[in-house]
Amino acid sequence: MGAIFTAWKNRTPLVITAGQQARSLFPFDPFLFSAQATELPKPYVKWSCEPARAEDVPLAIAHGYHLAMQEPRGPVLVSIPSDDWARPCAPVEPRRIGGAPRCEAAVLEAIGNALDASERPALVVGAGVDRSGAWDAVRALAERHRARVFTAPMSARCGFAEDHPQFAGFLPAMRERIVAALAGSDLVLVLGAPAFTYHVEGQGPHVPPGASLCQIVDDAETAAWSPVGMAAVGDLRDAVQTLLQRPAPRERPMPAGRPARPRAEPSSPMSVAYALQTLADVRRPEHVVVEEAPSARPVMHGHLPTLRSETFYTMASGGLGFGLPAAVGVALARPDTRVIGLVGDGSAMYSIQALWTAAQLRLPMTVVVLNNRRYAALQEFAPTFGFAPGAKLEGTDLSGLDFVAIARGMGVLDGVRVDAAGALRAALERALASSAPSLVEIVVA
Ligand SMILES: Cc1ncc(C[n+]2csc(CCOP(=O)(O)OP(=O)(O)O)c2C)c(N)n1
Repeated sequence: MGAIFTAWKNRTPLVITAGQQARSLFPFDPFLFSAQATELPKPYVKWSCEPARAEDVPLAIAHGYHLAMQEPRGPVLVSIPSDDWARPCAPVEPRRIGGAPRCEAAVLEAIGNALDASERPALVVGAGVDRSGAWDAVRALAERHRARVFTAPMSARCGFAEDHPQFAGFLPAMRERIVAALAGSDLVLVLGAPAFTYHVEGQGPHVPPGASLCQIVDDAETAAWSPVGMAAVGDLRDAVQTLLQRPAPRERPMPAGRPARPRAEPSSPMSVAYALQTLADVRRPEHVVVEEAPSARPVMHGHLPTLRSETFYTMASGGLGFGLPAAVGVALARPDTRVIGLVGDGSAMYSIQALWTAAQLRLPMTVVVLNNRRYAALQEFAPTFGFAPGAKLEGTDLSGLDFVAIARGMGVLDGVRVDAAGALRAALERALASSAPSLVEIVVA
């Protein structure tokens, strides 16, 4: 269920075929029966179906496929009674269904006018940019308008190079802090993201006073719940390209980018910042990072920048257990490059058996476990709920895990535990060059 929720939030086109009991047993509430199989995954599927006749199962799978592939993409579920597989039926015809609808021209025109009229525009870039292949178009739009560019709160993909001089940073998932970060801009153009994803309660306006909000998304639902602003719903890349065709905008001064971040120093125990900085030093920009390391995410923003399209993935849902299996899936899909699964020790344990899959499939991927021996995100979040800083939180310590031993037990034999800062670089270099699945467990502060 957690994976379905994440597929829904990540807009993953996914056809789930769920096993179901034999139809003749349905009246008897049998063992291993799903009494309302189509209700179970709701509301986190676009569609679910248990066909009335066995003969209709193939058509239902095709139906689900074509729905899952349409924007906004997402999972569908077909429940298949076990006796259905033996029944002959007519073949299903391959079909082609057209792509994403375009934004309404008049609304795009109005957004273009607002952008041209703005003196200090800011772009907020979300996962939809990378998903729709709009990375280059968005960079061109930002450069043309001299806009500051922020990454949307909790963005599951990266849509703008984090070393670009106009990159201004990552918006936190909190209303007042978003308003503070965007202060000084008179127009906020959100591309491929909700406006906004919040994590904790907030008050006051959603955008800085005096600023207006425009949004371009592929999803009518997201556009509908936005509290303020004008929204265009449709294909994002097409929309940004349309904006690029307008006459050259006014001259604007170059905005200030992110302040430079100091390099992390080696220490004992090693800091997460030093670990991620070392990874950034040895990985190549085209390597793909699949991340699930909650308290390390903000540190990653400072020390492990994403530089290219389609090289960063995480979950938009917040539900742990995505990271390792997703890294295996991305490694399967991207044999052209190295995939690095970057996971916290706690997160790794939610679906550790993905290591076994990596070993069975002999995927040349590297799993980096940041082992801080605790659920740090929960501990760090506790003061938000009124706990004194450093207060003991039951059930959040995680000592005694040996990830090299666990990996070995799963068949990933190329594993190493690093606790000295001086040994990390060589260990990562070796792992990233390995032709077998490899694991580096980094003991961090
Ligand atoms: C399925 C699920 N269960 C529990 C949580 C709550 N949760 C959020 S962060 C976190 C800790 C993750 O630990 P780890 O991967 O070691 O990363 P750290 O917080 O130490 O950086 C937990 C348990 C969640 N988000 N999803």
